[in-house]
Amino acid sequence: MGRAPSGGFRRFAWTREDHDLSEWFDGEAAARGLDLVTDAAGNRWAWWGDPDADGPGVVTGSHLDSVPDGGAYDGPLGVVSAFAALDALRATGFVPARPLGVACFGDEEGARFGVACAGSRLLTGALAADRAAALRDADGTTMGEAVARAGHPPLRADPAALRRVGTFVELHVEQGRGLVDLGRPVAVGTAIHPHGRWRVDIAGRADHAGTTLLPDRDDPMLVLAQVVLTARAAAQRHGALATCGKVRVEPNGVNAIPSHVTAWLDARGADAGRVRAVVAEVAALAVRSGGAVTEESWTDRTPFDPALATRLSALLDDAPLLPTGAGHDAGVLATAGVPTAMLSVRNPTGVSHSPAEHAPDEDCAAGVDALVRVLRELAG
Ligand code: HGY
Ligand code: MN
Ligand code: MN
Repeated sequence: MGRAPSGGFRRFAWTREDHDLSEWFDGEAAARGLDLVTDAAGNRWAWWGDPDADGPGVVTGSHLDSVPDGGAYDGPLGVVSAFAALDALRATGFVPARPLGVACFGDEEGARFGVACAGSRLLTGALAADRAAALRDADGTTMGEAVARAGHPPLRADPAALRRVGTFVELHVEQGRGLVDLGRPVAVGTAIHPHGRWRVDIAGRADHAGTTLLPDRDDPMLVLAQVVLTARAAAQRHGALATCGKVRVEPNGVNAIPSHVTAWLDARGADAGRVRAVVAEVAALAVRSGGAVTEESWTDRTPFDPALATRLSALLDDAPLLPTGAGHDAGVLATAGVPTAMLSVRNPTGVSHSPAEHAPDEDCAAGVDALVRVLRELAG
């Protein structure tokens, strides 16, 4: 679903593709006799057992939305593995001592409205409902309008849904190549590195590309070029990561000097201070040139429950304990105080957010086996 001409996937929140994926999820849950709940933030939960009566429960899952031209595994591997793990547990006659849930979080990538983990952040209250509703996509449609068109009530936090989660475990394809160098198929997550998104607005003066003399130009593309190069140089110097993967040029005409350029900076790294230093250098340059920088989201270093991580690593034959630079709904739940763990499945090239993203079937199967053992340990 949502296959793009690139061979990758384009599954944005509150679109037709998203609707089709939700129907798929609901069908898989119904086929297993699981109780389906959609929470007030638009996330979907499929329960084996009643978390309100016997909860809180043990939940596993991930997301189904994607970045533009994303890969097949980022998100879906965690949801599919969750269903497969429940099937494997049932096949052995396992009956959970605590309710077991499969979660599908909405709008994890923030590809359409710009805020990552929007579904889980709305759920926990980390993203205010009114701010979310007012977020606009490239066409100017607000999230509130898109949600209404999809037939869902206005999104808001859902403390009751959050209380049903006693422990959350997210299985996710590895985004980076730590495991291939360690020769292991599965790792246990220790933390998510600090990361954020900043919008850089650069005004120029629209004019004719073929007649305006160079000294008379106010061309924002020149500042954009400096922003991109400064971000990379500062990241190099500070031992961080940074890129501008999304740019909007107005009016975006070949023969028109732009009136305005907007760039989005994604900066991350193991040390929050270093990430902030990179952003500060980019912001100083942009502001010096008359531009403006707005922080759109920031996630500080998010440790997963260390006792739980150690326990799961031991359970999984001393699976490696690795941090990640990728943001996840698991990080949002951990920040909300839910005991949370992550399992990552080997990605031989480490490539992600690309049609080339891949995990070999045998490693995906190893991920399901690990998840079965974890769920048996936590819900048995
Ligand atoms: O951007 C991320 O780190 C995640 O894939 N949402
Ligand atoms: Mn992703
Ligand atoms: Mn993901």
